[in-house]
Amino acid sequence: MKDNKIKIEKRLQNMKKFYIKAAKIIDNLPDVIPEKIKSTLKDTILGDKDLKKLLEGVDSHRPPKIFLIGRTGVGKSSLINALCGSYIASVSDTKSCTENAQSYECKKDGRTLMEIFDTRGIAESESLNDTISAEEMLINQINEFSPDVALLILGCTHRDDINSDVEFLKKAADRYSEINKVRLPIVVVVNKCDEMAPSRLKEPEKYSENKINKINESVKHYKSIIIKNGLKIDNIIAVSSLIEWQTPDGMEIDVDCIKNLPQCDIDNLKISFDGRYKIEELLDILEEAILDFEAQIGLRMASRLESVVRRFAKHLTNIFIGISATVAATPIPISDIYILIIVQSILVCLIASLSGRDISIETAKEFILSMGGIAGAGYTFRILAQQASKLLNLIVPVTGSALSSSIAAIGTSSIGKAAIAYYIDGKTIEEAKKNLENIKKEKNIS
Ligand SMILES: Nc1nc2c(ncn2[C@@H]2O[C@H](COP(=O)(O)OP(=O)(O)OP(=O)(O)O)[C@@H](O)[C@H]2O)c(=O)[nH]1
Ligand SMILES: [Mg+2]
Repeated sequence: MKDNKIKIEKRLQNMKKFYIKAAKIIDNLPDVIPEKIKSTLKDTILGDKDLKKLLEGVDSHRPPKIFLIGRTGVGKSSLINALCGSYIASVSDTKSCTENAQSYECKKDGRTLMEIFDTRGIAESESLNDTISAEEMLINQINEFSPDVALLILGCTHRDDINSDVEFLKKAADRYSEINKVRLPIVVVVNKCDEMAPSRLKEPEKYSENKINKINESVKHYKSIIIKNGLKIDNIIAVSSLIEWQTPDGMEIDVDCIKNLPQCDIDNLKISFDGRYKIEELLDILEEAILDFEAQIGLRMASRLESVVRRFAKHLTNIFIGISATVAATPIPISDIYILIIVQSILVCLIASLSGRDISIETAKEFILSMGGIAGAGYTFRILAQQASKLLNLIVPVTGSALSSSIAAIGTSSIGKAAIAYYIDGKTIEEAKKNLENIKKEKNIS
């Protein structure tokens, strides 16, 4: 795991290094490309705000701060473990192990993955002195913690009375927006959905239709209470955080016995049964809800070690789709398909660098060509369409550039996907090409 993380961070750094070199690469393009175009390319690629932000995030991510509110035993600590895919928050079966409210850092291999403020909600909190109510005290503590997102955790089968927690969260959110001048993102998590009947079905892929319907009903029930109380939430989702653990030597261990293990065993617990349901979807929701970009990347780095590289590559593709659409819409004196190939080659180089490989712009161009490139019928069609649309542009400006840009965007999107398949997922050229053919068919491009 540790090695893996270092490797991934190295790959991200690799991508950054390539980006820094991009200006030089563009300068060194053959002389047939006029300087003016080179500088337009540089401005468009190096000046892209989203791309800059993404690359800055490689260095400046920070652990997301998560405020958890939910009754004892609803699975707050388990949810954190489920999100991170490792045992980092202590889970208790027998007695609750978190106090009134607690803030702690989730660490793995000496790194802080998340900062947590954990509370059992207002109904289970008591004031520690007479001058300040338990509610007021909690609200102050929450604001001091300054969370990136609040998670209200409910039990799928409990049907708890959640009115007091919802009311409390409303007050806490109001105070938060008064102080921070931004809304507190709130996500509601209906946990333990594996326990919904038939509860013997623990493997997410084996959930029956009947079980899923019941889970959805529970979500609907909670949602109606939240709406009735006027609490504004970002999203609500039903999940299961169920993970069973084993020691590094393969011994299955009950959650309430974990605390008796030596620390080195606790640090190296492995998943023996993975009953997690919709945790990936919850991560997507959290990523969307968290407003701070550095915390967003931090969440990705904490939780999606395996998929972080692919997500970066997808994000890069999306950014380059925008860039190629801009390039296609810019009137340029030489065949814009050539410029488009340079833009796409830079994207391919960046994606390859994410896989740990340094490839030249020439190799990237060859990759694009091997995908059916400019010699293929698809590209001939595109060149014609591009030139025709440029012509059209003279007569009906908006329609013309929109057509041209959308063709450029589809081309870049498919090249991005093919590069991810080949460089990151380790597919063969033939398989990557097949994917691309399918996309073309889907989009109706010959
Ligand atoms: N089946 C199932 N059990 C779960 C799930 N989430 C948590 N549990 C179990 O519920 C019990 C309590 O979980 P915790 O994560 O300690 O709950 P908590 O909300 O942190 O509790 P406190 O720290 O006491 O507030 C443990 O036995 C967990 O293994 C789940 O999604 N499915
Ligand atoms: Mg707990």
